[in-house]
Amino acid sequence: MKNQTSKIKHQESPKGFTLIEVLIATVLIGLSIAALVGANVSFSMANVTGADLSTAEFLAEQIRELTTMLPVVEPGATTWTVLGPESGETTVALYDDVDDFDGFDSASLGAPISAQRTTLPDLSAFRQRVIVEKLNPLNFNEPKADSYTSNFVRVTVTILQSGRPISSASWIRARY
Ligand SMILES: [Ca+2]
Ligand SMILES: [Ca+2]
Repeated sequence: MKNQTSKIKHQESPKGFTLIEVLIATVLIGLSIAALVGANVSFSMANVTGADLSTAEFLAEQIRELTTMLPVVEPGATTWTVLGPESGETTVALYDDVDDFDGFDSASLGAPISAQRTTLPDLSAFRQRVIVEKLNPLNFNEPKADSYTSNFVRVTVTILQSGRPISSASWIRARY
């Protein structure tokens, strides 16, 4: 009789769910929802920052193109102890060497500039900021003072959107 009862109970159990089954189902549903939410968030974030990052890359590239054909140091200079524009080089149109761009900030022009040195008013929410610094020739990770003797500089362009840095690019130029 006892065996009979347990057999009946055993046969009834498939009609309902055991606690373990419910727990597993709950965890699985929870994981699915978390995955869906996570995918949604990263997608929309990538979507927004992707467009802005493309613009930022474009704007950094404009500075790179603009400075690629310029000598690193003022033509004819005998000493190289101060970076930045020489006296009389009051606007970006007059910059004739790479280090003139040290401290350049497109905010002073109201909009970022193109490789042709014209402003891009449509992109005025963005801003280019440039730093040129001398590097230790034995260790390019080590910036040095302007007065340091080195033939290497690093140009860093930081792109800001609404005042917030969103991207930066840097490259090294040699004075030869
Ligand atoms: Ca110059
Ligand atoms: Ca200069």
